Amino acid sequence: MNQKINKKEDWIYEYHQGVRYGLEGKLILEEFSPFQKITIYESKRYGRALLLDDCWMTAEKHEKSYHECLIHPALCSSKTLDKILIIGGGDGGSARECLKYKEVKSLDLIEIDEKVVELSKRYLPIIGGNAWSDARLRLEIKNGIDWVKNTKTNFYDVIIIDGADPVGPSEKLYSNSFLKECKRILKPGGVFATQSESPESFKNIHINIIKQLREIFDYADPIYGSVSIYPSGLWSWTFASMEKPIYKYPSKIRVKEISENCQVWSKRWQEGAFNTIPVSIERELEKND
Ligand code: SPD
Repeated sequence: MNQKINKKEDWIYEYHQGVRYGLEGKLILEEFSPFQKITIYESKRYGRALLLDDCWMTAEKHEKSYHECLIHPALCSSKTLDKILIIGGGDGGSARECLKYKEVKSLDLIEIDEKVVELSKRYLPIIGGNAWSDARLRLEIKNGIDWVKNTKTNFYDVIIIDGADPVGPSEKLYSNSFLKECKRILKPGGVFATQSESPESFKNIHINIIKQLREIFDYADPIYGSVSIYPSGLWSWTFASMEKPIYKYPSKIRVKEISENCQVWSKRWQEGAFNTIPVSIERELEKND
């Protein structure tokens, strides 16, 4: 991933494998935290945006096409919704979507980089919205790997991994040992969800994430959707569960509770999204290594 930002023009680009993904606008701020470079940018098309290490993470007028797809298949289907865990997600968008469910009693948001939270709250307050002041939210600035390691077995109803690409601070969130620990702390009847990269621009990483999850959990399946600021614009999220692919069966009551306020996700969208797996990816997944 050879990224660099071109500051001469009023454009900012993420560079990936000979292609650049850019937005026109104005640089607001660039800072280095102990973990990464953080950029806040005012784009003409999608409003304020956040980049980490020169990769697009989210943008105000566009973030729903990512956060809704990561959250609702998991939260609409988990047997219970008492305790939710998000690892990463320091912009608050995933937390906001989770807290739309009245059944959620507590939400632990574990973000390694305090600066991401601080700058998101200051420059992108719309993304976290009311989540930041919701009494059910517990924000901890901690390493997610350690958090999961130190959590009791069968503890969370839903686990969401909202990390950046698997390089830098997020790399270990895609490791076998971490995913096994996630399974250990997930309650029976619970759902695990992770962003799982693009089947086009990160094909091998994407396939590996699904394969790993299929080995660790009993079931794992990806959905596909459009996130236009990410490399190739085609993105994926993968859901995993034990005993049956519970994530394919959203509860009617929760669907009703949530759908009205969604821009992308619906029960029908989700059914389609589980069925848009490119056949080349299906073939790769069927291969035995
Ligand atoms: N290529 C970008 C992948 C980033 C996924 N996480 C985005 C964080 C939004 N909450």
